[in-house]
Amino acid sequence: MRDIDDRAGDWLGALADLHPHTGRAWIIGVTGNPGAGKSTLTDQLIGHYRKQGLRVGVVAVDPSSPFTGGAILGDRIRMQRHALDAEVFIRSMATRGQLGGLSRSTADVVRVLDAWGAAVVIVETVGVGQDELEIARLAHSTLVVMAPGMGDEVQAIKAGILEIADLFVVNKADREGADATVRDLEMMVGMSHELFHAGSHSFGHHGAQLDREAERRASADEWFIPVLKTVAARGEGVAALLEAIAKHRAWLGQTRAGEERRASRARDELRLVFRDLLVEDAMAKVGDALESAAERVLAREFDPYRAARELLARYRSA
Ligand SMILES: Nc1nc2c(ncn2[C@@H]2O[C@H](COP(=O)(O)OP(=O)(O)OP(=O)(O)O)[C@@H](O)[C@H]2O)c(=O)[nH]1
Ligand SMILES: [Mg+2]
Repeated sequence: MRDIDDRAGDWLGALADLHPHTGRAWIIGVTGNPGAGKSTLTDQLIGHYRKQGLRVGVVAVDPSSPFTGGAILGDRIRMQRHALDAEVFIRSMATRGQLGGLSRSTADVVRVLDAWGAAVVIVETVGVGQDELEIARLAHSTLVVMAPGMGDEVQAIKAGILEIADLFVVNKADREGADATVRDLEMMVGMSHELFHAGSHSFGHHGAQLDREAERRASADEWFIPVLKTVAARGEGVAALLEAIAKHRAWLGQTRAGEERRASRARDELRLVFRDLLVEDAMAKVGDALESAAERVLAREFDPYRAARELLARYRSA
């Protein structure tokens, strides 16, 4: 793990060696606004999976506080009752801007936990920002956690979270407004469901028979995003959430949409790794030229586009 973490030694080789031992873990993304209760919920999920005798890995990604580590500490405390369990491995990630993106390092850690034999790997991310969306796309089942009365639904739409949600969780259901949040989300889910079917009706002009067939296939292939209520702090609703996750997993295993999901995960992951290797390679080859080009941009001799193109030319001829 250390080598892979530090990108030291033959870390790429180490990751490649792990590959045959990966692919068994179910990766659950837990994303949502700060304070929605993601860590508390994750702690509950760990507890339930441990009761089933499963080995669990957790990656808590918190790029927002690289210096204080405050929230990470919170995450640790929230999951502390599992800290001494040898079948649970909790890992925090708190660095952004390192060479090689956060999404990539997270993907690497997930692989290591998968190879370690975790049956479930839970990845907690705050649902804002490009890195987080990228990380969420690496999960098999993504839970978007919201707390009532915080306008989280509106935020979620803005942040593009809707597209990555496989399940909605309205946590803190002990608070006022939980039912209203559930209704809002259900309405949103219902609307996108109708849009989906409106899309499938474009087959219509081929005749009613084909139309019905398309509809049957579509509904078998479509995942209707459930909206679940939990009180993570008291463990309420967590068993139902586990069931819903299991259903999503079964659905992915049985449908063409599931196949597509697996294909796009593979593509996304490869793209991440390739992009990172390219950047590393380019940075190494360009070397100090980046700094001097930056100075010329600063002096307004060059615009950044021209400077970047020259760096690219230098890289290509290196
Ligand atoms: N009332 C109530 N409070 C809860 C519930 N679940 C969590 N909390 C509390 O909400 C606060 C935030 O919970 P966390 O689990 O740390 O939330 P988080 O989403 O992981 O937060 P960040 O990692 O900082 O983004 C804590 O004080 C929890 O005790 C719940 O179901 N009801
Ligand atoms: Mg947390």
